[in-house]
Amino acid sequence: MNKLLTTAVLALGIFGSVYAQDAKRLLPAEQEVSLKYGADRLGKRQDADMKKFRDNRLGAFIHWGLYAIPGGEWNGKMYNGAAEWLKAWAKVPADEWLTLMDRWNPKKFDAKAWAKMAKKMGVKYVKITTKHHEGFCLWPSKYTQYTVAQTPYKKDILGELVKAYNDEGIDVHFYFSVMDWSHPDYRYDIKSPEDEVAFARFLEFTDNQLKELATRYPTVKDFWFDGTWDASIKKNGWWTAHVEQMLKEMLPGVTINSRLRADDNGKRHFDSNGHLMGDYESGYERRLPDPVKDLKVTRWDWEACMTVPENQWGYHKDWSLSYVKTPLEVLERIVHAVSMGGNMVVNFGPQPDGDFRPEEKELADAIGKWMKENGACIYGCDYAGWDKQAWGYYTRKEKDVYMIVFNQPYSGHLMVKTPKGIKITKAVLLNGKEVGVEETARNEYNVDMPAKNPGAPFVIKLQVEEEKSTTDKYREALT
Ligand code: H79
Repeated sequence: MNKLLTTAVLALGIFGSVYAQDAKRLLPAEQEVSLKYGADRLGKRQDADMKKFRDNRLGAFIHWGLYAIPGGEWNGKMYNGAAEWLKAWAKVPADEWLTLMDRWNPKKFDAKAWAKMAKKMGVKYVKITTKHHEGFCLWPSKYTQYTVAQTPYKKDILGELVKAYNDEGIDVHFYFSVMDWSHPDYRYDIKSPEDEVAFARFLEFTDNQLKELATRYPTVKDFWFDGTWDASIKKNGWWTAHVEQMLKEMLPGVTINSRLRADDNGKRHFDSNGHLMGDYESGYERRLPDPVKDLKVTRWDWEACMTVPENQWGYHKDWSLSYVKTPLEVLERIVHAVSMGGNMVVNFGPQPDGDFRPEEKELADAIGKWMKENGACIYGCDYAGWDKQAWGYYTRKEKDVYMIVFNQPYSGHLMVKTPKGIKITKAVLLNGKEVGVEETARNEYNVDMPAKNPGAPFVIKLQVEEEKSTTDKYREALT
């Protein structure tokens, strides 16, 4: 049997029946290729841990590492590229870069204060950089000398943070960069038998670090992998599948982002058959799907992450070099993501002294204030399935549909078009006050603005009912 035929027969025999049930498949079942390291599930995970991940909806990212110390400046020159990439922009050799460890002593670091700030902001989870590309570890890893333990500060920062966030009821997710500029065995590509041997050692080192993290911090809920785009990883798709399996065996229920994964053919995020690998899609970095054109994302779980300046994750001294978003813009991106069934993670880059810059404190406060009043339209909410209108976004939780109004039309009426078979029965503000709603045509309504202009994005909750079909009405009349 030739190879193609074997593949087709295998695909049909082993997977055909499963794939045949998948209404969303991109290829007819008989054309799917058989993969050893492709998606191991079709559709969204429906277990309690995934539901918690999804219902959390709003998270914070923390990018903290040695790069916070130079803050974008090297030898008197300011680089406006991402601060956590400064080593690359300024072409600093690894051994020189890692001497920054001698200056790692964040005197103002207070894990409890960080956790209080996150709680006040209304985030339900925090993603922490355990190790970024530079290789410096925020935990005392026994597999490398480049860790907090070897700095003047000495203490286990990651451990302090995990405890403090968990004590506030906030889930902790681990960011982990596979690419590691501090490790001599890291390879961008595999071009010789020597590369192969070195990279095999590197993968073993990475496995050890991941097992160490899972063992030391068993309350971690998620691993978010980064730095997985190089040819060396793409040629080792098996290893990405192995890591996912290993972590899931060690920590039942843990969630893993799609960015970790490559399949047998080096295809990333989505396998060669178009199926999502990992538990949620993680490609929306500093961008969001188009709310009208890209509704396909509502078919899988996804999480976006964003910076507050254009592209600074780690602390950069000079934000005047960048377009910095206002709290209002950040808020709109949070709502935008949830309205399309996604999560949003807002990034913070703490200062080298362990405090947050004033702009980030103000942002956290502003978002927290809004979330406290309006969180009902975010937490536990999902894509509503209603046509987007120019005034803003919809989200939905069971029978409640939320209108989140960012733009106030001149007419003073908010037009709502309901999907076929859905009727609006009532419209209320989140303080319980009713607002007028008038049916203007079949499946079209005008919803009134609140009497007093809120002057900020506000929320109207719509109660909806399935319209009874003519047959239903006839049946009811007979009984
Ligand atoms: O941690 C933050 C960033 O530092 C990291 N991900 C977020 C969460 C990130 N680094 N790079 N990128 C995201 C984008 C990737 C750019 C790349 Fe390239 C394009 C990598 C390889 C090709 C730019 C060009 C960097 C190296 C060559």
